[in-house]
Amino acid sequence: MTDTAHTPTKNQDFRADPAFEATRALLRAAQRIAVMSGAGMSAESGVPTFRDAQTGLWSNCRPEDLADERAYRQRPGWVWDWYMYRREQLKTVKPNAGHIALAEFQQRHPQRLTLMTQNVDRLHQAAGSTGVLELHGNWVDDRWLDPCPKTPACPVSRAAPGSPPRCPECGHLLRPDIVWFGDSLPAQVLAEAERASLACQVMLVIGTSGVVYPAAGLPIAAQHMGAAVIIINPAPTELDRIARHLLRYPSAQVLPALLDDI
Ligand code: BV8
Repeated sequence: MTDTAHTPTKNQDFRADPAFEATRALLRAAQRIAVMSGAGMSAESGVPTFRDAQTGLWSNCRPEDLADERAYRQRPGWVWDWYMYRREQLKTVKPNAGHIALAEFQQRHPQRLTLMTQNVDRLHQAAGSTGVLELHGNWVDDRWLDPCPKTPACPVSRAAPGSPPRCPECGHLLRPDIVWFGDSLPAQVLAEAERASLACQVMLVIGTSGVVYPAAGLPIAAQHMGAAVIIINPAPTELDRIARHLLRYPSAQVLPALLDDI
C-alpha cells in the first residue's frame, strides 16, 4: 500500500521527506535487500533512458521496434548500427554516485544485497558491484543470430567485420548478446532474481518505468511475499501502486544519503 501521505512535492529536500527516514529504518532492519535498476539509474551518467526520444537516424523509431529479432532479420544493418551507436555512447560514460553508493553498500554487506538490472550498460560493475544479475544481457558481448550447421561451436571471433559482422564460412550474422523483445530472459539469471525477490524484506526499485515484463513482475512478487517495495524515481511508474514508499528524487542524488552508514 503506497504511503500516499508522504508522496513529496517536487522541490522538497529528500532529507525532510518522512519516506526517506522510514526507508532508512526499513533498510537497517532488513537482512536481505534486493535492488532492481532500470535505465533511469544511468540517466545521471548521461545515458539516455530507454524511452527517451530516440535521436538521429532512429529518431522516429520506438526502441521496442529496434530491440527485436524480427526487425534485425528484416534490416540487420539498420539495427546493428543502432547498437554500434549506443556502444560508442557507452564507451564514454562513467558510473554515477548512485551506482557507487550501491557498490559501496554491497562491499559493507556482501551477504545482504542482491542487485539485478534491466540495463545493458555495465555501469554497476564499473562502480564495483559484483554478482550483478543482468536480466537483459549486456552491450559488450555478441553471439550468432543462428547456430552454424557446419561448426556449432564456431567462435564469434571468426566473424568478418561488417555491419553486421558475418561468418566468412556460412554467412551467418552476429547479433548483440542482449535480450530483445520476444526473447526469453536468461533462465539462470531470472531464477536467481526471482529467488532474491521472494526472499527479501526490502526491494529498492530504481529508475524503471515498470513497463517491461517479466522484470517488472519481480517487485510485484516481492510485495506479495510481504517485502517493502521502495520506488526511487522522479516520475510516476507502473509500479507505484505496490510501493510502501515513493522517493520521487533522482537516484544519484538520493542513494548516497539513503545508504550512508547503514
Ligand atoms: C519475454 C534490452 C517471454 C534491449 C530490453 C509480445 C511478444 C513477446 C513478448 C511480449 C509481447 N507483449 C508483451 C511482451 C512482453 C515484453 C514486454 O514487456 N513488452 C512491453 C513493451 C509491454 N517482454 C519481453 O518481450 C521480454 N521477454 O517476455 O519473453 C516471451 C517470449 C515470447 C513471447 C511471449 C513471451 C523481454 C523484454 C526485454 C527487452 N529488452 N532491453 C536493449 O537495451 O536494446 S528492455 C528495455 O526496457 C531496457 O532494458 C530497459 O531497461 C527496460 C525497461 O525500461 P526502463 O528501464 O524502465 O527504462 P524507461 O526508459 O522505460 O524508464 C526510465 C525510468 O527512469 C523512467 O521511469 C524515468 O522516470 C526514470 N528516471 C529518469 N531519470 C532518473 C530516473 N529514475 C531515477 N533517477 C533518475 N535520475
